[in-house]
Amino acid sequence: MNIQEVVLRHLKMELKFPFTTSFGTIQTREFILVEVKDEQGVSGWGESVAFMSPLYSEETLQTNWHMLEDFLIPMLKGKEISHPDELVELFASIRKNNMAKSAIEGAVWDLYAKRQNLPLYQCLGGERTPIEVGISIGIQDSIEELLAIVKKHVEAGYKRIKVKIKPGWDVDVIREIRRIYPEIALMADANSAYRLEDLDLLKQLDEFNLMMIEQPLASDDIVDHAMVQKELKTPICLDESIHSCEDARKAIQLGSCKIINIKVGRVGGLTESKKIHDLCKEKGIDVWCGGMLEAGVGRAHNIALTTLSNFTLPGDTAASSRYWEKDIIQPEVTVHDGLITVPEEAGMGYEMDLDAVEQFTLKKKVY
Ligand code: OSB
Ligand code: MG
Repeated sequence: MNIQEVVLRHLKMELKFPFTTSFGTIQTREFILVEVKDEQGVSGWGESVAFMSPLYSEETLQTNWHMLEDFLIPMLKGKEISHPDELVELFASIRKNNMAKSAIEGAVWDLYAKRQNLPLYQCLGGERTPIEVGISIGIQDSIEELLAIVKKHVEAGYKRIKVKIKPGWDVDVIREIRRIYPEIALMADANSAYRLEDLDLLKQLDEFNLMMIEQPLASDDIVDHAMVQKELKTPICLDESIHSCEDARKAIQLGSCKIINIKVGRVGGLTESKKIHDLCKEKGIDVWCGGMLEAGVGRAHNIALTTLSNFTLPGDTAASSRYWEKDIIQPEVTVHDGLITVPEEAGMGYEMDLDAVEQFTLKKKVY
């Protein structure tokens, strides 16, 4: 493969509902779509998961655009590539900026799979199909509203319910959900809202038989998490703190977590995701695929990744219609009884809806 042209598009899509976490609320989703074209005119697609503000991580749409335009695209264009894994080495001199790297790497993976005439999941070595998915529910104005949303998704068959927590919206909320649903697979995601001093409060969550508590402490911490994990019965899952396979190795060695949420963008791409998956499998650490309120392209990549054998826990990849009136892929991602059928078509397995892409594009630049 030889990438001759790259197209960056800045898209803007309205979520059906405001999504609130301990770090803020997202209602309008703006993101970069990357299209790479090779010497045969075949296109591959990738999506940056960076948000407009640096609240989840330090990256933003604008920093990703800058990294792609000024560094990553010039490094990639015109290079002979025989496998997407080679991009890790190609971009190795650029520190971090994982979401920017992942966006263009994802496009090359899609292109590679199309050129192989194989579904992306098979190129990644995946085998679990269909995949099991859960739902991530944001912080609501009242417990009643939250319970209504939980009810809807339990009835729809989602395989586990995740609720966002923050100080003041935690123990009472979880207790109430458990009172009504004693048996459901339930977990909580704090998005770094607590500190070591909150240990007693975190311990109170132990009585609710949660599958895990996700990222209770600081977004760059693995040391305090190890101390807290020793005190908790509930498994800790790390999200924000893991940016690479090296981070995962250290966290596992320290005992900072028992589960890892792999997000393709956060770790710099599918190749690094696979590496983390393989390490976790060897170490007996369960993994699942996180979500970043993706549009169809990011969603398709998440689905392909989730087919790898150690994705033993349901991920956050819900149906397109949960987020969007209209997605940018065809068909949209659908969920039945908490399962997604993995497409067998070549590449990411979904067609681009170019009219929808056009409709949501604010800015486009060809390189
Ligand atoms: O921490 O997993 C997270 C959304 C935005 C930023 C961070 C997170 C999330 C989610 C939603 O939990 C997952 C999804 O439905 O895409
Ligand atoms: Mg999370």
